Amino acid sequence: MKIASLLQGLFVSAILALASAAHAEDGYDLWLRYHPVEKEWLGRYRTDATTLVTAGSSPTARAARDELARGLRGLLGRAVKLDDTIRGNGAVLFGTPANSRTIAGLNLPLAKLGAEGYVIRSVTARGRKLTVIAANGDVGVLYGAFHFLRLMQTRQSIDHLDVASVPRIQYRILDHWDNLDRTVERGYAGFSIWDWQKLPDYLDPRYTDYARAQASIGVNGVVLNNVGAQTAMLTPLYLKKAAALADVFRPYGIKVYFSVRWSTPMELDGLKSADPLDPAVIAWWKAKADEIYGAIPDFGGFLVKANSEGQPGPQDYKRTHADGANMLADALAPHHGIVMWRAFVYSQNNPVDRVKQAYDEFVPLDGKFDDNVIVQVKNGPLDFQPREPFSPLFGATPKTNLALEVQITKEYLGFATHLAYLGTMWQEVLESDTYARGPGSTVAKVVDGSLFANKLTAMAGVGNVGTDRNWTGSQFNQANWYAFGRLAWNPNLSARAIAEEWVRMTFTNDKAFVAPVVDMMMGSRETVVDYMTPLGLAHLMGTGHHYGPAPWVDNAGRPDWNPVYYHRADAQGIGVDRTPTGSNAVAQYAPPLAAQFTDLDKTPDKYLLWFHHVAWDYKMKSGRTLWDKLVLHYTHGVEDVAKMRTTWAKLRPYVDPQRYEETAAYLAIQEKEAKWWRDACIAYFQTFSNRPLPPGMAPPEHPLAYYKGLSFPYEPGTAR
Ligand code: GCV
Repeated sequence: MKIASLLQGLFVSAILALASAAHAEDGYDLWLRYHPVEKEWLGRYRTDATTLVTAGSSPTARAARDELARGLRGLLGRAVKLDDTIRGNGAVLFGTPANSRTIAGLNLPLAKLGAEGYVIRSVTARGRKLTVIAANGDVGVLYGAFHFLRLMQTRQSIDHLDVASVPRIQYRILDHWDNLDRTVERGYAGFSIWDWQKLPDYLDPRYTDYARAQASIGVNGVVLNNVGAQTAMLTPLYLKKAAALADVFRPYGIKVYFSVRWSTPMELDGLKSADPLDPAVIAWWKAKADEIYGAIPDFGGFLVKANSEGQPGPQDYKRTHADGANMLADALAPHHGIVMWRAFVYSQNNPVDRVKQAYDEFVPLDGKFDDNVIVQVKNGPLDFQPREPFSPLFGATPKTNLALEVQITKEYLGFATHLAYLGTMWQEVLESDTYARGPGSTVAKVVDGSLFANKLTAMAGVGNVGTDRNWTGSQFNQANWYAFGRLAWNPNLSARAIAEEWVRMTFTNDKAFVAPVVDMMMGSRETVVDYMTPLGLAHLMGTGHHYGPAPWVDNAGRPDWNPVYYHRADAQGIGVDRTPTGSNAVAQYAPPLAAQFTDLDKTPDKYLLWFHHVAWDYKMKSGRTLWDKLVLHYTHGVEDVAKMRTTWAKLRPYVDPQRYEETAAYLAIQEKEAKWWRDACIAYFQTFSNRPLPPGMAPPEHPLAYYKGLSFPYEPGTAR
């Protein structure tokens, strides 16, 4: 009897173990999990979405069908019927007017939706009630399919649908900073997912899942390699490999692009120069473009980092960025390719404030770039800091196509482990008013082309994807990939709405989970700003690897790589004077902003030390001194991480064990490192302020020498 019940017990626990293994989640499925909806929703959805009527037969139409089938099967928990004709009520019909007479007969408002927009409608056709997902092109149908699934994933009604959506930005591109040896510059999610050595013969199924994820958020371009480009990318060997990836991505509406190294003609083929006006150089790039398009007929174009951080470029031949960009653009134009020319330029030989240099360089070139060139500008004038004001280039070059470049990978916001939702940061940038054409001239309107009627529009994100099972180094980093795509599709979306969508799809729709997690995400970037670089400080990170605090570093290779260049702390105060009495960077902004930023009392606290060198005893709006306020920000930052941990701890019942534990452990790391940031910065800045900590504030745990003595020779993501 005893043995029988023991065996029975073992059997039951084996079953339970199997069941929980089946439900174990590691984040691989991203926001495309398609777990069964709750009973209540099953009742509302079941009859409405169980038959799929496919109109087209292209690879993209098949991708849409497969995704809908996979999604509906998962969400509704039963097989989905595939049909090619409408037989009853409740079917989902998807296609284009060209491949479906029913869709053509519905007179849907597709005229203004271009190739990528779509409509989703509840209609009655041929006497049957249907949901129709329709677009002018198959890729629009695919985007519509993802939208339809998202409605169900986030538990919205699909009863009376009347949705129309069109991307506001044409080129929505993920930039991989992946090297051909599979290391990833500023990558914290393992190695590059491109397994170059096995390409083109072995196609990792992960490439398809990657393409599905990208299409689900509307990303339509992928730069395969690092902007610090290797010339081998343009050899026949690698073109074949890239072509294989392009074949995988094509059905998902994704084009591939390459970063190119300016001096490639010299390094690959022994040309004497890379001068953009040299006929031999021009001919070389034309021939190379023809060769690339021979291998990849829908190749997207080139991304170029030139004359920046030691990269070669046209200025080596006393030519301008426009000369360089236009030469490449000419080579690509017959094939409809584009050049994305980065404005991230600064020179150690230029004594001018680094944050002014890109504007100085590019504003005089306004109107000189060819139509198929897009100048790609980082969100801030410095370098992807936790907070910067927007780059003054936005709004200053009306005759130039400008792309906004943001960094999804968290080079400066805590690598993989710190929880920092960047949707809020990008919304802050997009909503910033440039005043270029009077009030309301937001960065979003520059980027979507509506302010200056630009021909091409683009948004690029430096990706955070790697070989980690969870793709992005942490569960919550997935939200940044997601938010990038959603904002590139529509820069007017709210960061909160995006976060909520993501939480619902990635974890659960349970309100008890959604509300606190969305709140936690919404505050998380400000928390990082508080414990790293509050009040407009920037670039205090460890030199080179950018891990942890090192505001004391003053011996890096060039002045503008030193944290001391960015905070200028001394016995009087802290911060960089960028008003007319200092570098006058304020003058690069439109007059109302220049006036505001010049006035110490009118400068928002969040940009205070970015624009001003401020006395330690300066009375802040709150009535506290600057020094006290600085210490409070650092302290709040740490306290806020502790609160995030408490929030998360209460949510254990709603999350599968692996994702719960991973996040809990990362939050613990974040708290430890936030404290490290606080203590190291306070210990260091106190040597200048010479003031006591405000009452109740704990002193740094260790003396300054301890923090200065820490070293991290093998941090990930560093170019070595
Ligand atoms: C690819 C920052 C990063 C570099 C990066 C550079 C860029 O400086 O630290 O790793 O180089 O930006 O955007 O080109």
